[in-house]
Amino acid sequence: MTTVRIAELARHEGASVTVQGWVLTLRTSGKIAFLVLRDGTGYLQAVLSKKEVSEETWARFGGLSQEASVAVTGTVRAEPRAPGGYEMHATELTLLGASVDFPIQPKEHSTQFLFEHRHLWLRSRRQVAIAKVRHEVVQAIRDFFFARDFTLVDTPILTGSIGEQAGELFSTDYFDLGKAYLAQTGQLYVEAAAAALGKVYCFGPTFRAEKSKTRRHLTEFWMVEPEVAFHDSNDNMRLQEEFVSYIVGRALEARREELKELERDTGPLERVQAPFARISYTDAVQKLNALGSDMAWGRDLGGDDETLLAQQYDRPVFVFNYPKGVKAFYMKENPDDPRTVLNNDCLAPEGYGEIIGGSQREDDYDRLLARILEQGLDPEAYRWYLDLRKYGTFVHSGFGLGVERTVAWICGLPHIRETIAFPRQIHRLYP
Ligand code: NSS
Repeated sequence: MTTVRIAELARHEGASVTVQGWVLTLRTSGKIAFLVLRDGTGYLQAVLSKKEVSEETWARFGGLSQEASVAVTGTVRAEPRAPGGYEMHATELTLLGASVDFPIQPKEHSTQFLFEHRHLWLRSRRQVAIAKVRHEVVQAIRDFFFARDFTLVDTPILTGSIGEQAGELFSTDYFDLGKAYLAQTGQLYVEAAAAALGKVYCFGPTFRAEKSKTRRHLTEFWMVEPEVAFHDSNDNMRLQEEFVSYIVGRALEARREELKELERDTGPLERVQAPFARISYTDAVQKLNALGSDMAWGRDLGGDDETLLAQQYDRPVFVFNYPKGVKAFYMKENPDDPRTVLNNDCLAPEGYGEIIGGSQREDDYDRLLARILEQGLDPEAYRWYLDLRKYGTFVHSGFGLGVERTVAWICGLPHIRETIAFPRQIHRLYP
């Protein structure tokens, strides 16, 4: 007997095959029984007729419960009303693993309860749909850079230098060398790699010991960080708008079903096409003030400011050239206004806010050293990073896109914690 996945059933119409999976729902009218199965590739309704199956098989159906694992054998029939378009007329049923009192029932559970049972909650239709969208986004990211001839460079997770912000580091003892930090970014390392390979990116988990409990923050999240030699800040924004449009387009094209499952209104996503609007930080402050915000020049944009500003546009918007004081040490000073740096954030619409932070990098040795000292960082830890400005310094730019924030936006989720299988937050390390 051929064993097939639910997604492959179309190729077996009329044949008798076996499907292995888990019981989603059970229903019987006394003579006919319905069993909806899932196997990760799709959903299948199997129909058993008491008249047509053995007594043992009929009795076995009666003993099933939610999330038991089973093998069902039967004939595949086209059924336009069935999920996936096919149905199985079952002749045999085998219980593989019983499931007694599955904790997650088809009713409302508290968020706390669901996250406590995250290992089981992952099986729900909604969580499966989110996982598939995330998978598509990750593959789209890799395909985008592969097609454009970027070289993937894997950067270390254990690092000796602070990448973004001193206050938000996880540290661990590192043999005789003192403290090692969990990487907040791979950026400093891809800058070195850009001088070797021209166009590079890293893609991996990053860590922030941020005490923020917002719906946009995790302590462990995935970030993709391209870095391009001889790109200035404008080239950088051009790459970002192409990149974001590509990812969204890909999700729309390949994950319609999942977005429907999530009841995502895809209208706003269809509008995500380059070019995006661009507004300087200074103009953004004025605009926000005109809209009633008390935002003052010199402060970083808060979540509410980002939402308010992004609402003024029908697609993502770039805010560029922020005050030096609120941004990282490695950003290049703006020659036209030294109070600011050549950077940008990309804000997603519909209240999702910042999904990308990027900048042109300080390529002048003396200025960079001054910034490192100003911020109280140890220049010795950055000796290798300063070397890049000593041996053939070059204009270069890059950015980081947060995978979870991007997936939350594309899926239309209220909180980013559902976009990763096992989220890490300040108060959550289990499961
Ligand atoms: O801090 S960033 O704004 N920028 C960097 O780390 C640069 N080193 C990137 C670069 O130029 N190569 O973070 C970039 C993005 C940000 O826009 C968010 O989408 C995401 O990373 N991010 C986060 N996602 C989830 N949780 C937290 N805590 C978080 N912090 C940043």
